[in-house]
Amino acid sequence: MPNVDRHGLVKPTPPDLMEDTGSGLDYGTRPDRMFGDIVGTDRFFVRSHADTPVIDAADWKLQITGDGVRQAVSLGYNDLRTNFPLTSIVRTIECAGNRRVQFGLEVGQTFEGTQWGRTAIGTAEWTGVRLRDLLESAGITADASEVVPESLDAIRARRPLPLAKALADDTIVAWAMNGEELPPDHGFPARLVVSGWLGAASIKWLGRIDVATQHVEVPWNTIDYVMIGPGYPAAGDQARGPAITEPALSSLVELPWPARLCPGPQIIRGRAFAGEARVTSVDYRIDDHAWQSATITSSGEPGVWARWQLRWDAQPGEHVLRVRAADDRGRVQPDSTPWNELGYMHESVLAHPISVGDNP
Ligand SMILES: Nc1nc2c(c(=O)[nH]1)N[C@H]1C(S)=C(S)[C@@H](COP(=O)(O)O)O[C@H]1N2
Ligand SMILES: [Mo]
Repeated sequence: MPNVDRHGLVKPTPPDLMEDTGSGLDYGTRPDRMFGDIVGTDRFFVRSHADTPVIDAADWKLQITGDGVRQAVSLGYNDLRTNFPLTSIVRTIECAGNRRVQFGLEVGQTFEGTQWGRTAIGTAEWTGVRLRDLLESAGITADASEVVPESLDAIRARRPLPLAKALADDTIVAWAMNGEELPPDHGFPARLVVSGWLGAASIKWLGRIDVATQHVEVPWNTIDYVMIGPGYPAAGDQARGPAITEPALSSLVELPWPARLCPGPQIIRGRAFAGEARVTSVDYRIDDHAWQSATITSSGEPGVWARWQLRWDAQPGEHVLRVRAADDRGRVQPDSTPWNELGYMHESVLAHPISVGDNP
């Protein structure tokens, strides 16, 4: 059993790197403190529903069980690291509740749940093994249909995945992040990384992976991480609405909110993320001028945010910058987002306030 002897998070969360949401466990990455394509582990956002469990890898086991496997398998930390082919992928993780504060401002209410600004998103290089290889070692039966990862933290987090998503090339069980052993707050000894899906699917502190032959209902696909509201029909017996799979199409400006800049020509940068799709263009508008194209400066492969930049000759005064991403499915960020009870999936174009003056 994991030895839980700490409270809250293990890593420091200094305010110059991270935004405190006030929940005691959830800290966002400040957009003006993201520099490379990947976000440093010291500032990568943390979303945890319970204290970080401090797990001793020597006692840890990952069980692969369920009526959808031919024979249950139990893997130790070393087995995981030495018995399967290695894979390393750069992937973005975004919480479905990202920008809940902006959503609340848009619809004139305060949503329940973690008060995220724009900060519940990050990209890292994740290293580990394909979930598919682990499942195949247990033998997947012909009638297997869902894969249910389960955690060792106090909330026993679970989020079922359809078999096809579990078997995808870029669904991995990761033990390293940005070239180092997975930190405790991000799921040590091992976590799932489900590419292009909501963060909640990427279960941290894995203890068991159950392969089921039936649809599985758990709190995270019936009560939480579901879309509740008009236009979102309940799906399944217990579900209050359809379970979220991909996060919303969104874009982010790498500036504080509100921002203060010096006058003159300069480059403004940002990111855009389209879940399992590819970001194809990013447009921007300053004040009430015409929309223009920003330059995408990274490949923006599916599951990874694209980086963009624009040049602006900033004049003194108060300004508003709007940024609108589009993807290869023809989706474009809208001006408003339909309400849902838990304030998930905010996708609206944001009006970013920028004050330009000599003493920013
Ligand atoms: N076991 C467990 N896994 C979890 C969570 C959790 O609370 N417990 N939070 C989920 C949610 S909602 C998100 S957005 C991501 C955040 O991953 P991070 O903390 O590494 O950024 O982890 C997911 N995995
Ligand atoms: Mo999340």
